[in-house]
Amino acid sequence: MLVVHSPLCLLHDPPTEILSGKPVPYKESPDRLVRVRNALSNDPQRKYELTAVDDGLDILPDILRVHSEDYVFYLRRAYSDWVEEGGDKQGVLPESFPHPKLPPYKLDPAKMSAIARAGYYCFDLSCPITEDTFEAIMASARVAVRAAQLLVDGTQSTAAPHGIFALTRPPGHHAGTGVCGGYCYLNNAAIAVRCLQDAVPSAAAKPRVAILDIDYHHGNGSQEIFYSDDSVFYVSLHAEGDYPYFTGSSVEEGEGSGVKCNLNLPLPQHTTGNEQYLATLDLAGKAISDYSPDYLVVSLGVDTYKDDPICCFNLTTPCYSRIGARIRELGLPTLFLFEGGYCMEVLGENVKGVLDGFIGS
Ligand code: Q9C
Ligand code: ZN
Repeated sequence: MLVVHSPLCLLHDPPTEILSGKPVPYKESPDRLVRVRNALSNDPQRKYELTAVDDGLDILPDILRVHSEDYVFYLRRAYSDWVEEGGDKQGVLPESFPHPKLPPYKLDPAKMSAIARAGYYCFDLSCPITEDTFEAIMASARVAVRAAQLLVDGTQSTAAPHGIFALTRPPGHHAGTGVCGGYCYLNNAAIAVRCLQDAVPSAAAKPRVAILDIDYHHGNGSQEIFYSDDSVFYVSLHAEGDYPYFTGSSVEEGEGSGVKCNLNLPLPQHTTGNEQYLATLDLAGKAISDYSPDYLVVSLGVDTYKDDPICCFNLTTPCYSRIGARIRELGLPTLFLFEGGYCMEVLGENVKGVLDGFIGS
């Protein structure tokens, strides 16, 4: 299996975040990527072929299929504007957000101070923007774009279902059209979806894509981006009532022509283990088959693991290859993108478990 990665993804390295009111070391660390890369490259059967992405790829047009221009411009300028305004050199951190209960002024982010703008384009405190953040998030999106292109190429040359892993980091599924949050800045999965849909001759019908989001957290950003789009089916298994707290209910089923193209399958915190998870994954698989997509994009988080430091499902390591095998049974060309997972000791093993299960060995 091809694995696409970029060393530039390691550059984003904020020192701290606030968890339950306490400053702690930033959980979404560069070491996560290193752990997964090592687990794959040390595979005794050498099943994984690691390829570094070409830095020359201009992916701005691909990003603008998903994110608003003003948001991407903000991400690019945020750090320098912030430092110029006297903000801490460690990075941009918002302190106030345009809450829905504040008066509905017409807001113009272009006229705001850097610190106000930071709140306008962010929904929580887990996305500091350091000096190197923009370079890393662009590299992560580039990994997603390159992997999508390689999947399309591979699908055209062989008949068998095909899989590619994009080692994206920072992750993406919490990032919306114009907002960052939950360690996510650019929605790598959404950008990849648009690449898959674009890579066909203009005469052909637009490919239909299903996103299977198996990160522990609800992918509010992916849901928002495709909420009224019937060419993309989004299905998520996630913890009910946990972060990001305000999205992910089963009543959120899409709107307009996208009605019934959004499926949330919330699971209970604390009690969800392997068997309940796999039974729910089967429901997701059935819904994906009913939609009959041309491609499958998997938002692959392994923060469902029993000892994950910020999550509370009870999945064990052997469950991950069973998840991968279930995904293979869907028989679709599949693009896996890395999302969450914070238990460093088993992070590589668990991600590799899913991919091993998909390959079938
Ligand atoms: N008490 C991803 O897994 N902080 N993002 C949660 C929980 C933010 C998770 C605090 C978690 C973001 C991609
Ligand atoms: Zn997560």
